[in-house]
Amino acid sequence: MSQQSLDQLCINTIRTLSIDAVQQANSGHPGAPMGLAPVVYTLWQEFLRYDPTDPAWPNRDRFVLSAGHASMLLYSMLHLAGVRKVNEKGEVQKELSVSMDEIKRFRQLGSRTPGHPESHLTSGVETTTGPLGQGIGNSVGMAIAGKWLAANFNQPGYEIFDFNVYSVCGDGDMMEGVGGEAASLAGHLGLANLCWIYDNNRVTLDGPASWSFSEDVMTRFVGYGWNVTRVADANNLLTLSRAYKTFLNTKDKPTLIVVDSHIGYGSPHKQDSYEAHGEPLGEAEVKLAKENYGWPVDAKFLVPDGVYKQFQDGVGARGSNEHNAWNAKFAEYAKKFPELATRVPKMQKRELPDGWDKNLPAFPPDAKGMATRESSGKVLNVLAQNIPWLVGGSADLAKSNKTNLTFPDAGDFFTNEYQGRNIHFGVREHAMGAAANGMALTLLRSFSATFFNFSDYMRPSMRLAALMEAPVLFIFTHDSIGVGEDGPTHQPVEQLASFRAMPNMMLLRPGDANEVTEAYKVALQRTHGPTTLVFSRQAIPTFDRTKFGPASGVAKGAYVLADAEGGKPDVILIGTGTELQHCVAAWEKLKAEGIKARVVSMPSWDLFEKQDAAYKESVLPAAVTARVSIEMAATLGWDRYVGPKGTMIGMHSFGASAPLKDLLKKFGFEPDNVVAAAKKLLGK
Ligand SMILES: Cc1ncc(C[n+]2csc(CCOP(=O)(O)OP(=O)(O)O)c2C)c(N)n1
Ligand SMILES: [Mg+2]
Repeated sequence: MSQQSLDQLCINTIRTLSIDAVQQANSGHPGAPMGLAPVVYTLWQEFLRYDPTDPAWPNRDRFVLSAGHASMLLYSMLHLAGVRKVNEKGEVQKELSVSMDEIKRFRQLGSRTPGHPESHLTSGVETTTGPLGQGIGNSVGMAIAGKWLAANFNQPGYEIFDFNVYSVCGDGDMMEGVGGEAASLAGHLGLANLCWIYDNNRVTLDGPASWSFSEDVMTRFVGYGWNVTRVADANNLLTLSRAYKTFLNTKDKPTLIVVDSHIGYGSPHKQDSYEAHGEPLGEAEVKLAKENYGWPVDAKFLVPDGVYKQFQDGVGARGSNEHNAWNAKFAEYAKKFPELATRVPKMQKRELPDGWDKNLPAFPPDAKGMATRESSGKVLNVLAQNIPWLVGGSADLAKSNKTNLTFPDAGDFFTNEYQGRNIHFGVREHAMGAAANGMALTLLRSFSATFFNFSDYMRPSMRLAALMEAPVLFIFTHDSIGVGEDGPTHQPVEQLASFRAMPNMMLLRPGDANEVTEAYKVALQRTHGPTTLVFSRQAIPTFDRTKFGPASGVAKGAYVLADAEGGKPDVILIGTGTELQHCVAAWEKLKAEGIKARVVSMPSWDLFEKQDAAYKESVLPAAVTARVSIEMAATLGWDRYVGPKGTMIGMHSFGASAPLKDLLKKFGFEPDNVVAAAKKLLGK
């Protein structure tokens, strides 16, 4: 068979596998895989530096399917290229990541081929995509990581990191705001290792894209500072190759390849239509499509002879050669630069360097104390010195968030100066979240920062971080109505409850400086999920730990900070963050009146829920039903801890613009209010 017809055979195999899997599942999108098969085939076969026998090779090119609804395209590629499964320990298995059986189980319970690609489930899936715009956002983080790794690891003659990041996206990705933010950031940073392939098929789910989308995308990207090129026919492999070469030859900016394509339908007469799609073709149309491809119309899940071999000879052989050459180079590198070399496997396993927690500050008791954003900044700076690959930044609020890394040599991550640790994301919270995810998937420990209220602008990315088990640190400051004069537009109320409701998101709101240190320790040791750290703008006391329970209790989510004599309280006061001080002050007043109270500091519901029943009972004894919670946020959920007889002091509005002391008074965040609630519960 000629090379050309072999290529065509492979492309049609990708198409028909996708068609058959969608048909069998009776749900999913066959059209995009059909249209994009030649685009992705050419990329993988000729350009993608990828070794299917080791999908975890650190210097592999990254391929991100941002159009996650086209998941069968990716599963077909992983299957045909023979990509292996990697187990939880990072060891490559003999087993395929996506076997034919998995393709047949597309979208079924427990399969490795869910409706949209999930990176924690399927080896070779670089990131979890589906919510449009996120994948391209992640790809910017991966490209940032690539540039950072190159700048920090490469040595003359040793290009240890020089991978490229490719992302396939569609009209939806181009319409989503996060995509625009991410493109703007990538263009600004001149990320020449980044290539987006835009499937310009001029159709979305409801109908022609022209119903809702008519801007000049190419001009927009030129404006962002991208290199833009176009392929007029998605089926022309030569011009596709040429476009990829243009990307590889562009050394100063990211590249957008606009590929004019036709979404796949069954019958040929529909190929120029922009009909609604996004459903299985149906048996009749499946046959028409197969006929059109010159395929045996009744064959299902057919991989014709020669197809696997073609992939092995293409992406497989090239990837294996490149990987072997890299291994040899890396072995030499390890001899010359052992300290740097030992970092790589550690980073890959999400381990921390020895001594990662040395020199962490222990804050002395201080009645005036400091804002938790302040102690956060101090702790973060120590951690970043101990962990050389802790990299991140803020969305233009670093000075307020106190997340600037200020130690000598911390440096900035600027265009063409990619060595620094401080990334300036600009006012782009959503792209920051998506990029932080991409960085965390690409060897780094990443952090982001903004005001807590603007977590709303990042929530989709945070949700995906939790789903895909990416250990990102989401740092937030200005965590309540405590922001004062900025008013309700800046005062988060429902955000705490919402992140507590998010599976696998670990949220901590520490109640003094030493709890901040402990919260960071928890966050850094987390390898399979993100952590949301919530800090105050305003100062709070640093408790005297010789008098009160140790801050190490943070690791258990909730602990007894101050107790009634003999450990038998009549009432429990539960606080988090800046309200913990009110519990302590109330406890002292109650004590003076002979009322036996206990203060429970509860920085993390998520951690507390992981404790055993005996520990929970030791902190919140079932027998003590008089309980008061206080938190400057929505009370939703606190009834779980105060019980049916307890009292919740919280926020029931969006706050107000006023000096802090007036707000505290108006909304009742004062010790006397806690005292009154406790006494009322006790009938005193
Ligand atoms: C954030 C988000 N909104 C909506 C959807 C639902 N959705 C899935 S595919 C699709 C159409 C997107 O059009 P396009 O990117 O052009 O893909 P094509 O239909 O051409 O494959 C939509 C709206 C989604 N996946 N993510
Ligand atoms: Mg489209």
